[in-house]
Amino acid sequence: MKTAACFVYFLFVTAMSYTQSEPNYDESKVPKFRVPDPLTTFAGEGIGSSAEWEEKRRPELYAFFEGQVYGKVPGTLEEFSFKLLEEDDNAFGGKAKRKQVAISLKKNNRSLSFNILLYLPKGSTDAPIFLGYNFHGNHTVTTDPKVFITQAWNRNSDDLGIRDNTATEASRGARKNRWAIEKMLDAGYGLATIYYGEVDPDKNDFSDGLHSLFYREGQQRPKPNEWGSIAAWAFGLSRAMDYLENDVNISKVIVFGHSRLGKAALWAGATDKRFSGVISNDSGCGGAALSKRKFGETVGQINRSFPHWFCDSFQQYNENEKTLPVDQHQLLALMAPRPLYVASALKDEWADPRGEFLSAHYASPVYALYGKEGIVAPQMPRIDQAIHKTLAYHIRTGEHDVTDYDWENYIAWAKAFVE
Ligand code: GTR
Repeated sequence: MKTAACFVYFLFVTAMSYTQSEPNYDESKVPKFRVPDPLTTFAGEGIGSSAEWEEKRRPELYAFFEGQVYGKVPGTLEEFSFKLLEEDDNAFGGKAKRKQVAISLKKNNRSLSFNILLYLPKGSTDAPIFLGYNFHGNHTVTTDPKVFITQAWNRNSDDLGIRDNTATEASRGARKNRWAIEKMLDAGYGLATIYYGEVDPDKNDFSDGLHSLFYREGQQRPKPNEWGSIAAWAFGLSRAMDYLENDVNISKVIVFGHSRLGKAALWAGATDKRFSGVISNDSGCGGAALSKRKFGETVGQINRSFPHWFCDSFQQYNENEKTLPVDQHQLLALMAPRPLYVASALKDEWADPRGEFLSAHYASPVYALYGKEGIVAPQMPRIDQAIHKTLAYHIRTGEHDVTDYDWENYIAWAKAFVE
């Protein structure tokens, strides 16, 4: 190698080892940063009322997250339809009505279809519903033998017996521990769930999934400020909402998601005010956690590992969080005044539990504008001591997961706060 080339290579390797350094898990190494004020506009104007928030501040924050973080949806659908595939009035040992419905979307002569699995408490005509994506197929959330096995591309998993990117009977019920369906039904709540891979396969490939319906002639991937996968998943949740509004008599829909699907639930809550409540379970970086703390997963790290999740414009903040004019507490504030629950797990350091908590705390002044209570004290609550307010928070014992403890809290909070 010539000397100059050697030098450039050396610089490159040094830069790479710097940018891809080990994640920080040491609180004393969290950089000092200014938390962008949700109640001061980009032009420096103070916001003193919910009317000013809605008129001036919410729209500019929304526009930033839309154009620079998750990406814009480029247009509208031409056709939306749904078809009942199967139903049973005596599911779950007689506790529930089950429905499986195919939702079809069409644009530019291309179409996409995904299935929604619905359990409604038997006899109830307008039950509130939790709506959330699952990671490996509707058949994984329950052992119910009637639930269809997804045909869509699936991430291989030894634990779940998924090989060749195809789900089989082996994974039926494999994730039922994450979905306390019986507890929901007993409390008078329904569940609607969708396999997220049917809306957009979770891989860095924009040839398939929802994006491809919206391409103009010759286009092969979204433009830099157009939607990544999280925004596509959020869009799918809104289409599920369209279906629910049209077909079942619902009083309210609470959108829920874990981890990457918690990021999608938050963006869905921000983009679609029809959701009566929003739950972020361990959503971490690009979800509830503050980016500027750079604790656990960072913006650069997430954009390199999952280049398809956010819009390409978001990459300018890789290793450059300090120049971000917003942070994730302002995404949380976009839900106000609707009830929002942010939950963390003690051993989920990658998702930065403290960053998720502080985000809820810093979003709370926006809730206060509406006379709603959030996380007022800046100290984290004790482990397993949930704070139930309109903006709620808990940190529970254990790992990155969804547990019965989480669901018991979501149900109790929904009963008290989701009107
Ligand atoms: C991780 C990713 C996180 C989180 C998680 C998940 O690999 O770094 O941001 O989304 O996946 O979705 O399980």
